[in-house]
Amino acid sequence: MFVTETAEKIKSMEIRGAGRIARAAAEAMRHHAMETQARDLVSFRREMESAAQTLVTTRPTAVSLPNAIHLVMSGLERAATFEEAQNGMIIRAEQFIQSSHHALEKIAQFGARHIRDGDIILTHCNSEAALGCILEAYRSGKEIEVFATEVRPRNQGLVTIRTLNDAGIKTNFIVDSAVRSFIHEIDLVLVGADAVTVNGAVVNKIGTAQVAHTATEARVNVLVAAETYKFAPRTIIGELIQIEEREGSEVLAYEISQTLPHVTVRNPAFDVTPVEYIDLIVTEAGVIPPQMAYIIIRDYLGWGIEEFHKNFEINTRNEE
Ligand code: RUB
Repeated sequence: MFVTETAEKIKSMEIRGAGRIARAAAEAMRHHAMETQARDLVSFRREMESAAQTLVTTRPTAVSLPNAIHLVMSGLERAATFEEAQNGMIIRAEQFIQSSHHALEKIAQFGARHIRDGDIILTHCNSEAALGCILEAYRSGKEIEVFATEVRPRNQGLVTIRTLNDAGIKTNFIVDSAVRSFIHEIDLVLVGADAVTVNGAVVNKIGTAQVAHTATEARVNVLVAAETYKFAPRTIIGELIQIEEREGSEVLAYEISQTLPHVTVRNPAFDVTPVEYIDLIVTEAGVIPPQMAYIIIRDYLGWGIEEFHKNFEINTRNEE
């Protein structure tokens, strides 16, 4: 079953990166809607809800995943017939995938304008949104150089340097802890995001906060490339982004850890970069200061606000 396979691939990180995860989930929902055995509205809804649940619970941090599922599922409640529900589902999934590609193109164009000829850029982890900006700047004729971190423990930096190398971009590969040693050679830090909260904080691969802090201290600008569907509407109603903590064996081989009974390996996959370490967020809707995250959530992901108002009404009525 395609949904289960996709969920497994997301969990095992065969499919990884917030944008790719979201598109893979939308594609799995589209496939599921097309291949459904259901022939009536009630069982179709039930099937789709169960598939959505399977996909949403794979990785907890990338908000692009529940956002994509929410977009694809929206309208299911309103559908009057099975056919309407099925067609609507397929169309919304296709639209999401298309708009995600379109968003990446826009971000590449907008982000590239912030990269100057001769710039040395530092990136952390493997973000197709951030890399899109770098590749676009290079394609437009700017002579640039990149520092890419290794990204312990899963080494996503290897994917990044392969892409940069294949494009012909001069690249330096460094261990994560070498960022401070090189920061004075860097003109710009450019990273992606798994989630952006209402106060403009950015959740991204573990180590991003250290990189951004180091850059801010050295007066180096920090840019985040993030599609609007990475913004987290439910942070408006006080929900926190859950930080995924993965198996300790990713950091320390199981056989070694067995010989160290007093040692616990902690392996959070993401961290939170506070708003004061971020200069701009490059979205497909424009390049914004992180403090404008609320506007993106309000204008592009309205359902969070609807929910907020609903709750607010209930609360004020209760107080009367
Ligand atoms: C990937 C990661 C990426 C963001 C943005 O973490 O932190 O920086 O997901 O990527 P993991 P993109 O490898 O654990 O999924 O811009 O490709 O959506």
